[in-house]
Amino acid sequence: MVEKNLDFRSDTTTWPSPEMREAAAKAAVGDMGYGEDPSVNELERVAAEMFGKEAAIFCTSGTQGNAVSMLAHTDRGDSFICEARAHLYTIERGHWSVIGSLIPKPVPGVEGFLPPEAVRAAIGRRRGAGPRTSLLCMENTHLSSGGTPLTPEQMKIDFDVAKEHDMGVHTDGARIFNAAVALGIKVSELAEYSDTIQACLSKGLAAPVGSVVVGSEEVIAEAKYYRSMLGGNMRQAGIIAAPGVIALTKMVDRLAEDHANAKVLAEGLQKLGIKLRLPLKTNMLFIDYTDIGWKGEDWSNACNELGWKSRGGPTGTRLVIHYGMEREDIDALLEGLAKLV
Ligand code: TLP
Repeated sequence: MVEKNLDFRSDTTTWPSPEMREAAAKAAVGDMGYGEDPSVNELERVAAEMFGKEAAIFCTSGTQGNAVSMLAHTDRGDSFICEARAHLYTIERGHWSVIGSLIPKPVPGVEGFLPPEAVRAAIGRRRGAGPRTSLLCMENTHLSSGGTPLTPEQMKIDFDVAKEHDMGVHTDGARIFNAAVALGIKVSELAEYSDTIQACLSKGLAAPVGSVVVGSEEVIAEAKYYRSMLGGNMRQAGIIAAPGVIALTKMVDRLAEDHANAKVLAEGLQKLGIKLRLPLKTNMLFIDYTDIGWKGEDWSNACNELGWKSRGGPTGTRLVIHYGMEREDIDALLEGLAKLV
């Protein structure tokens, strides 16, 4: 039985499934610092295998996973390239600057994809003036363009440019499983064009805590060093890692349901005169209710009245579809909204 969780604000609001709660309660634990927590070890083994990489580490959050990955690829004073609206650049409190002394070179993308000529221009001349550019960061799915998946072909293009210049490549794959499911491919196919990938367990996959970083033994050993520095060397973390194993093994395929429900919702809202600001790609809608004369408060109140949580912005908002919302809930919401509009 899926517990209802009608909260549009984010897929970070997902609650663990009953199976995850049970796994947490029964998890075998040990001291992760000594490498002795069997559940953490299992999670890291499963993650590495799914992504087709040598190794993985369990991190406390997506932000920590991105931070330790970026630190693992760079030296102080280096610069990195990322998409201009990338989460790690705009939202993660500048860990790359404060902890890594890194210099950002943001490049505007096209639906999250960095045009290779723009990446080349941003790298500049490696010898001569300017800081060394040692890292390229991608984001898949790309949040600011509406949760757009990057294809393996797109990732390869930028990966190849980075490799021409001996750079590391990191992907913020907070929602990389949404990308894989939307593209109908294995996540390992996307992982091929990245040296490290951070994948969140606690978004659409519904685990309560954490993310994994995958990569080669060498880069993961380095990331592990920085995870320790950032306080991520948890102890009996099996309690939170065990639900993560279920997230990876049982919750990936069901993301297709979220994408289908998002589509039903998008079509229904458009019929009511509520527009989409960005094309729907995966599990997020960016809506605009100005055409029906609504303000943020009208939207939030309508949702509230119908049993949903949503934070209305002045002209529109983001709706994230996730575990805990089912087709019948979407249908009921649309019926209710039809009356209110
Ligand atoms: N995103 C959250 C908020 O921070 C905006 C959300 O509600 O979407 N990369 C991407 C692409 C993300 O969307 C997020 C979280 C993270 C990294 C960070 O993950 P956490 O919150 O686990 O540190």
